[in-house]
Amino acid sequence: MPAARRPSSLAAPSLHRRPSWAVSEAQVTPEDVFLARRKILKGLGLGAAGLAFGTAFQMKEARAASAAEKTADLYPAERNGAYSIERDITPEEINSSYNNFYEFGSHKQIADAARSSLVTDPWSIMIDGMVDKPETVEFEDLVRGMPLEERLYRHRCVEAWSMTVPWTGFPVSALLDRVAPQAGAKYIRFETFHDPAMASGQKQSWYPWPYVEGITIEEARNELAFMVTGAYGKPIEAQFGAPIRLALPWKYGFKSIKSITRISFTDQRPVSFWEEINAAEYGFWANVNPDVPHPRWSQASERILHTREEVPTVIYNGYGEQVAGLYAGMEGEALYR
Ligand SMILES: Nc1nc2c(c(=O)[nH]1)N[C@H]1C(S)=C(S)[C@@H](COP(=O)(O)O)O[C@H]1N2
Ligand SMILES: [Mo]
Repeated sequence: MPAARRPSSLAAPSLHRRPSWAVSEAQVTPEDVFLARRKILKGLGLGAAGLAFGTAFQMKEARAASAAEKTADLYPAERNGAYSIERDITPEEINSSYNNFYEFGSHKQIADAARSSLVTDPWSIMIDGMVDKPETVEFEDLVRGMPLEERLYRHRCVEAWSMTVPWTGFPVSALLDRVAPQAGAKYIRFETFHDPAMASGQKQSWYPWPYVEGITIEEARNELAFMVTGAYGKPIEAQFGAPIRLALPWKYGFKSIKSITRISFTDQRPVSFWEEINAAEYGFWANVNPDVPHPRWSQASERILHTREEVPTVIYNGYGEQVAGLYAGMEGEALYR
């Protein structure tokens, strides 16, 4: 691998962005900058106090209407011990202030913008295409009809950082049971809202909005595929993709689409947001594999977000036992980007 090429963003070089060879970015990752800033705040005695200040500040800020908060009585949901992790959970205050959510900007500090702008009440989800029971359902009605549980999942971003999160939600398979996909349905296409007036990042018209992702029906039926409605024992906050997102822990993080408004069943393989931007770098399958480098950086190891430890990346992000069988006989496909 070329030495010291550290990914700073998954955006393609053709986009109107700071060049990826900028010295500061080649040597310092966005996580380094982010954590250093936190350290300075702590040094100034603004650690805990800084958080209190942050809270007070946010209270003055307009908080956008949230449908998720109306379901607060459902949390915390019981933890399903079958999904545990050997690493520490990423502290909530770190995780909730370091996010990828391009609808609110192509950098990591989008939490305040998301909290103040992302209106999720009302929020309806259209479920259409090749299903026996299509519906347009209010978020609250959907979540109250589903079996909620908490799971500890690893999350591996394609940019080579990782975190561990207590997500709350329900298996995608429970959604399939509800809407009854037809025999001809081969894929599920998920779509995020498109509202440039609400999400300023969507004014960047060179991106192919709305954000789209897709999986196969077999992947959707895998026990790990999870619809997320909560995190850290409470309704999901805006920056994590309120009110409902996916978690596919064996795939690179960009597959785990946020703030879903439409779920379509189809016999056509969906073209995802990142695939549309750069198909050579971001494919349909995007399964984690340390032996298949991204064209611009190695995937052999990852930086744990909150400790800065560099640890080896594991095939299927450590979930091979559950998912390897999905890909038997598919060696000819580009399964790992
Ligand atoms: N709609 C939408 N979903 C998205 C993204 C995005 O920009 N927009 N970013 C993806 C990427 S690259 C990652 S790593 C995760 C980040 O999730 P987190 O902010 O909860 O850590 O969300 C994914 N889902
Ligand atoms: Mo990511």
